[in-house]
Amino acid sequence: MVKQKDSDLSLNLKGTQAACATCPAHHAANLKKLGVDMENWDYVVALAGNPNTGKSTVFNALTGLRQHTGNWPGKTVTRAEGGFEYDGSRYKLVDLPGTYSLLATSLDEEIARDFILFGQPDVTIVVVDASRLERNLNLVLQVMEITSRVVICLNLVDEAERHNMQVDHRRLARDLGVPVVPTAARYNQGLEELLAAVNEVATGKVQSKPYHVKYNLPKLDLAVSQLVEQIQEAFPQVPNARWVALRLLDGDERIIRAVEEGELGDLTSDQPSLEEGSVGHVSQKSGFAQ
Ligand SMILES: Nc1nc2c(ncn2[C@@H]2O[C@H](COP(=O)(O)OP(=O)(O)OP(=O)(O)O)[C@@H](O)[C@H]2O)c(=O)[nH]1
Ligand SMILES: [Mg+2]
Repeated sequence: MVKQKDSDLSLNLKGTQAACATCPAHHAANLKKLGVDMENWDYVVALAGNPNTGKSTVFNALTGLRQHTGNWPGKTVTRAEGGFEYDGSRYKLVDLPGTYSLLATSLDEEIARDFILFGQPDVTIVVVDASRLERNLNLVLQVMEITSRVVICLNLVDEAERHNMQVDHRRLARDLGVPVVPTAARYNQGLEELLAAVNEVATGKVQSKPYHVKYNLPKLDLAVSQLVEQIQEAFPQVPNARWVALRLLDGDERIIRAVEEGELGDLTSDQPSLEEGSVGHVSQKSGFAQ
């Protein structure tokens, strides 16, 4: 097996970045790692993704904290939070447990799903493994049903290259309708570009139009559109009525409860409603109420 040198990697990655004044690399010095200082944050950013894709590696690189990382899946079983400052804005970054889906069939999935849905992060970064893209896209599509404020961190591009795989990240961004940034987080590659993309989505400079799966099942489409109408009437502030409708049709008890108890109606604030937390913060139930 040929081991790729870091210098090769940086050359390859640099090829994907335009060198100009608006280039995110230009703003590299703008990152200030704030550790556990999350006071007066302007934006909340969630890190979601399949297990073992490098979420905690990205988290540590941006916050300066040392959330545990390792090469086996399932290490992050609770939610960790840390801060950073970029381009004059303060961010709270939330490292979620790795999940293959957001159907809330396990505590991990529930923590991740509830945070993305009820925590209403300003941006959700989905960290995907460039060498196992197909498997990772399932979660991407699910997250994009819940929120349009998504940035894809196409991580482990060094691993992909080692296996002679090259992902056309521009094409992927076009097809998915959201920004895609190639990174090798372990080597600090691409993180400035990631921050610039997050900043653009957080500030509203970039408004994404995520791809939504079309099922082409007339009866389902009819049921969804009828439900969407009712959901929008009862909860006009809910940004993802279609996703809620699909979950209701699937009999998702958590979502049924959120509708029945009016919890969905609480999704009104511009800022996420989670409380201040700290690294190692353990979620017992919903992932945000402590
Ligand atoms: N080669 C390579 N390895 C990476 C990269 N990013 C992360 N890793 C390694 O991948 C392993 C998993 O990284 P983590 O950051 O713990 O992954 P995670 O997504 O937080 O994992 P869970 O919390 O279990 O979901 C670690 O050994 C990292 O050093 C990368 O870009 N390239
Ligand atoms: Mg982790």
